[in-house]
Amino acid sequence: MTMAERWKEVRKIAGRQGPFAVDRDLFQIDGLAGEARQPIWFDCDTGVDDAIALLLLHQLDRFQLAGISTVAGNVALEKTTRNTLAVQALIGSEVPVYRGAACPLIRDQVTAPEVHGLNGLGGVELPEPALQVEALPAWDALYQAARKQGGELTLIAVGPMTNIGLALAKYKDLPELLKRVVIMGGGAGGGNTTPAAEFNIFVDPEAADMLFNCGVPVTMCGLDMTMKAYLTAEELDDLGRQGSTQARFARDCLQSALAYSLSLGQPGVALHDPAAVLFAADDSIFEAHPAWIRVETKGGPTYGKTVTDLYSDRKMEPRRHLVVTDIDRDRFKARLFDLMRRYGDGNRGSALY
Ligand SMILES: [Ca+2]
Repeated sequence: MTMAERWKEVRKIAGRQGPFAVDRDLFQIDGLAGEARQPIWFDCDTGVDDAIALLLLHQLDRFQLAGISTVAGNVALEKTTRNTLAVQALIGSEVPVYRGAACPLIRDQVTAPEVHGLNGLGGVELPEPALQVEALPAWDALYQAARKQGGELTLIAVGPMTNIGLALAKYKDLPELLKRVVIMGGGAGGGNTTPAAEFNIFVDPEAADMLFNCGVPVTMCGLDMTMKAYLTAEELDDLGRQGSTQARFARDCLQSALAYSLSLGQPGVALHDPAAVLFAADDSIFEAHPAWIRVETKGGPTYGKTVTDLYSDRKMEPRRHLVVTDIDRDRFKARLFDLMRRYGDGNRGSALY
């Protein structure tokens, strides 16, 4: 079954109730079973969970990563770009990295050092990367990649949507060139930056609303699902014991976010961005529902909220988006550990960290 066929199937079964069954784990299957590699664009604000998402992307054989763009978010643009390059160096990846927007479309910049540390990597210091950022701005590079892929490009966006908003403003035909968009952001329920708003949407609500309103189907991997995609302190230690440089880095950079999450009474550290990447790779361990989605941009207590009709009358039009509501955490954890194990057992670890 192709990804497109499986995608349709998810939409068909989206109204199901009760627990969902997975009869096989695609990550256990060697190779791609004849499927072409999906071209992917990754937009991020690295960021501790963005960093883990980059580690997973590198190991997902079903993806062909066309480019990575950076945006201001968890920390300032200079740091998100530097962190992205440093993590790419840690992986040994040479996928080009493009610098994006340094601030939201019309709002003042908001960052999240309480979660990601002052440097954005939880205080972990990676060496200065030899990799250089590309000269082309992110929005132009994204558009060129979308044209080159002829309608097959999947955009995964796990930071504020500013780069996407700028690309949509500049290139009218971009929506028809994107196959689909998977974002980490928002939530049909509550928020994390405010009671109503999730961080990525709160930072640039106008840009997010442009995306939801541009005509492209958007899958919203929001807090409804990603708060269930967590690792406990013990599980994070287990991950580090895999021994590779990359696994130890993952364990260490998540420690400050873990401490913050535990202080709020949560069971572990939510891996928001990795969950969105794994959804894009294989949605069989997730539950998703069609919905109408827009963003509240006018101010007041609900500023930055992603408003959906998922829990109301389901009568808004168009209902082209998907809200991901659930994840099988055990299988999520198994896939995460399996992908991370591909970095080896430490004997081949890089001297970079
Ligand atoms: Ca992020």
